[in-house]
Amino acid sequence: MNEEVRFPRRTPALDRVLTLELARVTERAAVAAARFRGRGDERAADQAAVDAMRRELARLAIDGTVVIGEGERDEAPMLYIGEQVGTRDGPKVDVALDPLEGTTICAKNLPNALAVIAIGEEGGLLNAPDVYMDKIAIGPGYAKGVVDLDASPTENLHALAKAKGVPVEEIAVCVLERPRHARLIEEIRSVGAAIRLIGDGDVAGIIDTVNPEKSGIDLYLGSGGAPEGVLAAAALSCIGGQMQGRLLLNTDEQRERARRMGVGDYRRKLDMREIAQGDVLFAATGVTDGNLLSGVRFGKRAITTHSVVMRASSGTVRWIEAEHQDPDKFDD
Ligand code: VTB
Repeated sequence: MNEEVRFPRRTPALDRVLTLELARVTERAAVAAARFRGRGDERAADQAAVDAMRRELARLAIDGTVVIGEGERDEAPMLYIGEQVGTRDGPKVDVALDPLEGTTICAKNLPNALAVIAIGEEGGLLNAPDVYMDKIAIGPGYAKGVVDLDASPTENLHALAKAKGVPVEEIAVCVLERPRHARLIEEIRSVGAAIRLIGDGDVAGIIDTVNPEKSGIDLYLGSGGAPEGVLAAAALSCIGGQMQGRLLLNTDEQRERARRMGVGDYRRKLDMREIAQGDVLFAATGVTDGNLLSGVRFGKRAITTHSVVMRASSGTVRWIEAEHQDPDKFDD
């Protein structure tokens, strides 16, 4: 099986020191959000994560522009698209962030809520509007193009099973549980593959395809948020695997928004290399427990966080378990 998807590596352009610095940013956001786990208040959880992430980002030695954020300027007071972040004393970078990916998951204390950030070279990350994106993703180890967004789910399932060398019944697909996916779900089941239906959190769902032995997920299919698609593509660009996405712009207003954001031919199928170009750094910290990351633990003497940081130019993936002493002062 050839594997070009992770190699050749991308040219290093972002200081690798930033990789670990990014973990601080997501750790802070995750701890702030985790205090609201299971409290049924999505807004409060999100706001806490946004505040904490913004505070920590201000210390990062970058001259960053938020390209994927909390919303457009008139609707999001903080971490809005176009906001300048960092000390401004560093490289010019694009920043894609979601301080709390899975606000509902956090409010209900269900698996896989994450704090997430990615940085790319200036102009490297797709400036996706907050619309849906049709997505397909698989992990590393497969020849390029074994699955394709334009093939039917049936074709993709058979092709993937063949490439993996297993019967199609052993393929597991992650799909967001949404009425719009009813036909997709029916087709996957009729082919005989298994489905993990998730309520939210498709960034984790897509990253899960990278390690099927651990996650039990081989393939991600369906539409989810375009901003989440950019974050997932950033992760897969570092860790390996394949992903394609296509923006779903159904109204003139959405198309106009995309145009203003510089999206060219929006009907085009985008490869993850186009969604997240050049060197990319990615970090995520678990808010709630999940198969990707453990959630934040509040201990008597320390707060424990579990994060992953990745770097596209080297392909390095680091799993970081951090103990933060003096929990009371953590939010200072
Ligand atoms: C998905 C999901 C996210 O948005 O991307 C979803 O993974 C897409 O929107 O966690 P719908 O809920 O409208 O389907 C999130 O739920 C984040 O808001």
